[in-house]
Amino acid sequence: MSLTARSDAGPYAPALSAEVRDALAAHRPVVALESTIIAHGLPRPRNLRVAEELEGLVRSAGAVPATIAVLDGRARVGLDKAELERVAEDPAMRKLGHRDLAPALAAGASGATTVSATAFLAARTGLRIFATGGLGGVHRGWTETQDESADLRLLARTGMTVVCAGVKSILDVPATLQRLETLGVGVLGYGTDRFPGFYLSSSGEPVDWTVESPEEVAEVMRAQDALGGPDAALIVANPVPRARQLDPALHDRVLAEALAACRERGVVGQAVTPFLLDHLTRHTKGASLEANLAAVRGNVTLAARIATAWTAR
Ligand code: PSU
Ligand code: MN
Repeated sequence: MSLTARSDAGPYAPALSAEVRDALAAHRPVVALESTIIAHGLPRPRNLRVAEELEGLVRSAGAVPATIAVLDGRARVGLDKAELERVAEDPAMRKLGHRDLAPALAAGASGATTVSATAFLAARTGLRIFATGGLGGVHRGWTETQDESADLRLLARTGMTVVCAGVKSILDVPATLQRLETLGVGVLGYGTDRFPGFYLSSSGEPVDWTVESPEEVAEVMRAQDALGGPDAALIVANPVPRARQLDPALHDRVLAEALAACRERGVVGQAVTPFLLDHLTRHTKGASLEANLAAVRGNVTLAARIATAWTAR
């Protein structure tokens, strides 16, 4: 299946910015960035500054950023300044998972894309490397709510390398790791044999494979391609530096409160993750936000270095 053939196939095809199109054509490094973290994962007005900062970090590391969102019914890969501002500032921006893309395009709607929608659109337009904060996964209390992020199933059949600080620690991390194994999604610890814990440098869970450099990640990607078989994501789990992690005791206490508040207020579905992230930010006096941002910055920079190693073939 050609991943690039659809990019100019009618009004529902993703629109690439000129910069991203040129970079892809010239085999220069490109890094996909999601927009849900901007629109729904970070407080305004800081979110716009962060969005711009993340794009700047990709550029400083020698790659082209491709922030992905849906605007007025058009999927966009690579946003200009005004488009990025809309994503960050427009309170009507919806949260779009992969399954929401078709209805959003048909309705002419606008929304930020989650990991699942971003990875899908990125792969469709020929991108291979994607950076975010923490993946969605299996929520605590799954046996009652069946709340498992669509991120996991989509990544299980999409050939993207995803750089993240593990999965969000608001989740059931061991259950999520188990699901990733069942779904056949590869996990590499970057400079660590422990799975990162999003706000925390370590979740305490082991990972089976450790890599130490962008070149090693690119080599695993080459081996993936040489083996062939069905597409599946490769997760590069990059811990937040220990000096920048959230204090683990504070994390555990405030997270327990956040989960209780979520249950009490009956928050469900797509609202759960933004609710918990916001609760943590407010009740740690912003410390969780700083840890989240430190993680994302590291991931974006590493993704650009991996993209550089990948295109240097
Ligand atoms: N990483 C962050 N902040 C976020 C997210 C990731 O640091 O807000 C977003 C991603 O878009 C991810 C989504 O796909 O949270 C998961 O939402 P849900 O659990 O509803 O699938
Ligand atoms: Mn969910």
